[in-house]
Amino acid sequence: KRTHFKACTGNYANTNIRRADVPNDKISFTTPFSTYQPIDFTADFVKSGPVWADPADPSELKFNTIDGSTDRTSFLGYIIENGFPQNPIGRTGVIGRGNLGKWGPNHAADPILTSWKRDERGEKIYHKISKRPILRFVAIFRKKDSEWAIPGGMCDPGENISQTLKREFAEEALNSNDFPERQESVENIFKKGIKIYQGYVDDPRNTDNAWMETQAYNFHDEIGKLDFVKLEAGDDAGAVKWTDMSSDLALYASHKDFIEKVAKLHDAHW
Ligand code: RP5
Ligand code: MG
Ligand code: MG
Repeated sequence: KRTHFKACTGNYANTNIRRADVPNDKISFTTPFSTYQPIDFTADFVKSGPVWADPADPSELKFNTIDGSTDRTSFLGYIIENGFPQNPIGRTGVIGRGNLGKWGPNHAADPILTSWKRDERGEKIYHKISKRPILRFVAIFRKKDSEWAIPGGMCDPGENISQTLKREFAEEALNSNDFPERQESVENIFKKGIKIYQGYVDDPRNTDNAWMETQAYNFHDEIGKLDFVKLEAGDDAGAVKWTDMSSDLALYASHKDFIEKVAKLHDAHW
């Protein structure tokens, strides 16, 4: 059965707020846990009511459906408990929205751009031990979390998934906020994507009432034309680089799982 780890251990994402203890066998809400005392936390920048955030009181919201321009459907489905949406994976030690804007699912998209690692003559490079070719993907450094990650981001209201995938990649890995014309350099590669994953993300910002869900797509460049695209970190990314795929990687949230799926899909080294 699927569960979570980063979403229920340690401090809440980039804060000193200690999550209430959630033992492994008490993660599921179907398991009674009478002494459970989650911390109530919603960040001030969420409470102050930016455009992307829901109202503090969720009672007027329509859950498990498209609510105006906000997609409140879930890849898992969820129940409303005492007026609040309940994390479908289980307890996190925190109630409220934490750093997340939406009650219930917060939808994101993760674009995984890949190309083979090649030598000066353009030949694929094979891993010495596994004998498999080494696949690379574009990773960004998340300034807020000090962790490497896929250049993904939140779906804007009314946006379709392919728009989010492209926009977030352009903002974080091409710095399209400063150079909008750079979006064109990857337009072709974004035409043919393969869905790698859809569902819950084990994100350190998740709470009992707000959580991340994503759709991850792989955009693979077999012939190496992507290698000439100028990468430049933008928005909340502090750095960007082509990164070799291997099981040694440490990545934000569930991103390592997505990358592993892509490596296996292409029979690459892992
Ligand atoms: C993760 O958070 C998703 O997989 C996606 O990569 C990311 C979206 O949040 P921001 O990058 O906008 O913070 O759960
Ligand atoms: Mg972004
Ligand atoms: Mg992002």
